[in-house]
Amino acid sequence: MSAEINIQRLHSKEVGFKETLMSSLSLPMADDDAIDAAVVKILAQVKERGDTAVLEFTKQFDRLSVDSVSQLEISSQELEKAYQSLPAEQKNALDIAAQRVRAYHEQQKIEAGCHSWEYTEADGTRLGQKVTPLDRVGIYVPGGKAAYPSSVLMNAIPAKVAGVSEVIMVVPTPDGARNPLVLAAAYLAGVDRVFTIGGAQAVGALAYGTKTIPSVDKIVGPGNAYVAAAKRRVFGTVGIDMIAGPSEILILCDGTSHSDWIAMDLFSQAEHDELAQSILLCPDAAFIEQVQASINKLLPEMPRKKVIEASLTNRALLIQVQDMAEACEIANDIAAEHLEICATNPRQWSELIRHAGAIFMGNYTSESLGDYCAGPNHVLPTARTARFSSPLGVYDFIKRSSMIEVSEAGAQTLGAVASTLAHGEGLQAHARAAEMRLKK
Ligand code: HSO
Ligand code: ZN
Repeated sequence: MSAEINIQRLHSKEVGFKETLMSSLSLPMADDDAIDAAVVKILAQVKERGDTAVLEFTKQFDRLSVDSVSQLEISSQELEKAYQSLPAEQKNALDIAAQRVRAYHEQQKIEAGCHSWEYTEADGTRLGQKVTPLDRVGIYVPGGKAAYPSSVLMNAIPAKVAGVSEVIMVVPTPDGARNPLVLAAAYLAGVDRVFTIGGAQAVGALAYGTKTIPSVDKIVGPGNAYVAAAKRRVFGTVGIDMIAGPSEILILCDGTSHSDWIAMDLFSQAEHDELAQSILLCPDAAFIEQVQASINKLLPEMPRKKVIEASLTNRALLIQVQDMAEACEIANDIAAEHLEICATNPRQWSELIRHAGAIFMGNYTSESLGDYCAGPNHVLPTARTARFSSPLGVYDFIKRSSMIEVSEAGAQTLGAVASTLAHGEGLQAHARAAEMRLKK
């Protein structure tokens, strides 16, 4: 008999259920004043002393000692070599993933308002919106245990599909250890330049630019607390994507799935980190017991069982609900990053879902397929931000300019309106600029 893994159970009928649920979703605010203070200093140094500061911090934090920042750049030949040297199976898998992620984002570019448009009014006035890609984007890729080649694809491919001319990737390589899969993914995704720097100093270099590292217009990609604090600080000088919290999965199951599959899907999120959150909502009490039994049975086999167990006991919830309709209501309150609907008729339930980063429908759609190769982006809103934000996409790498071309006839009607409103605001120059164009 395997040992019982202790996971918090809730029932939606209990008094105070909503409050208990909501408090289990939020993490206590990390006390990061010390981190923020350190980051402010690093950013100021990089802004002031550029390459020299970057070299010093890279020596201090990554134990990498070189004479110039250009020695920290990985050439495009080296990137290609990393790709060509991969074992055939890995190369093939990465190829397929990249191709599918690209195809999805090409489609998104067509469908999701990423093109310029214009219309003409009866008097000849033309109005519209011009869409342009960002010129230069920086992608932060974490080093160490969370160095995910899949995330390189997910961040760089939509930028390239949007038409960004230059994608600059930074990735720390403590002690000089380079991850060949990360470099291969950078090659496949079409990343233009790669620097082996990380931390707040890399964010500062991308935001302000140094002699060697060009300044970018937006910085995307996940990172540790220092990187997150640095991204917050440079926001305004550059754009940023989002500040991602620990990963989450919410599974709605009608009891028709395999309990082992559900257990493994909960594990797949839990193995990311001790603070990741896995939640099951199910109306079938017997099935919840089966899932608990599957968890107890499967956990000892998992190489990352320590992380999984910590995450499950810290943050997981097995929740019994009255029915699937109630499960959907609760799912909207949770607004999870990943929502799996493991049910015989997933579409019936997905129609009731308003808030989720990504919705995985049906018993065959494990979140892990989406993490790697289904096509949609795996950079998703966490910590209930799916109530107001969206997956990373092509639209994050474009911007829009309003286009206005008023005809002579249009200036007569608009001129009178603008003049009246301008006088009302006490802005005479505005009024006269409009009036001067009126025919006497
Ligand atoms: N589930 C993670 C993405 C990821 N999974 C990368 C595996 N590698 C956050 O959406
Ligand atoms: Zn994952």
